[in-house]
Amino acid sequence: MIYFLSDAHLGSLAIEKPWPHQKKLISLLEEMSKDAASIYMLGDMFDFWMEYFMHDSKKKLFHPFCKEIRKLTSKGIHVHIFTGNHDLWTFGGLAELTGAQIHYAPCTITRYGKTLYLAHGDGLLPSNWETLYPKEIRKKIKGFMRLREIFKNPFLQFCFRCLPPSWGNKFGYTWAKNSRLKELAKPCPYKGEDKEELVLFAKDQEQQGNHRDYYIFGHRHIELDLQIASGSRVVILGDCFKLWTYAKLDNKGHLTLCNYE
Ligand SMILES: [Mn+2]
Repeated sequence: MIYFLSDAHLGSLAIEKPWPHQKKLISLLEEMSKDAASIYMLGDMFDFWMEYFMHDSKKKLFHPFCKEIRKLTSKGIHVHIFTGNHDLWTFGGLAELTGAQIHYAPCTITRYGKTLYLAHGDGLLPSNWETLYPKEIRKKIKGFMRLREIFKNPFLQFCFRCLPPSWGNKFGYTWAKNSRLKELAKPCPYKGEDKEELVLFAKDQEQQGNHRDYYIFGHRHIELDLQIASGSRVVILGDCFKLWTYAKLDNKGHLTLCNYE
């Protein structure tokens, strides 16, 4: 079995009981480990993850989760961690701690006879997005893309890593909390097949001849399983703090969305 999960947002200041949250995530992994060949974590497992040059005492909060991953990788389960837009600042530390393989970009894999496109999902747009969306939304997208460039800029990353962790964390966790609270106050539900960026992105890929059987994304904190062409589906995973959803691919190539209670 291959499992997919995303968006646990561990450490979020907007999650009232952090330890029960982390514990539930660990038991989900334990459950998966019974028959998992691989586990793919598709981004934003942490609400904020930054590897500083100085020792960061806050990291020990996540040691139970990281130790659990280490347990799985030691058992021979392949664990893949994709960076999201909240936890992209890993420079080898997380891999060392967990034994997981870190992915900084989307990737296409073939398993059990199916091709799968895997990504967190932030920044993915159909190629015609500039003509597709009205001005308002285009402005929003451009703002988000600029922010992404700042986040990914190696010089700025270097500067941030030089900060004392307590300063950087204060900034990072507060920023992430605000975005979480904004989302809780005003959730952004599924926008529909003709507007949801990730669905349009996948359809565009199909039209361009890059066929995949499954497109699996996180990021949106909604659950979606949608057929977009014959033999092609888009699955958006939901999350692991509110919906507690994940997906599994069995050895016959069937993909199912599941709920963890
Ligand atoms: Mn995200």
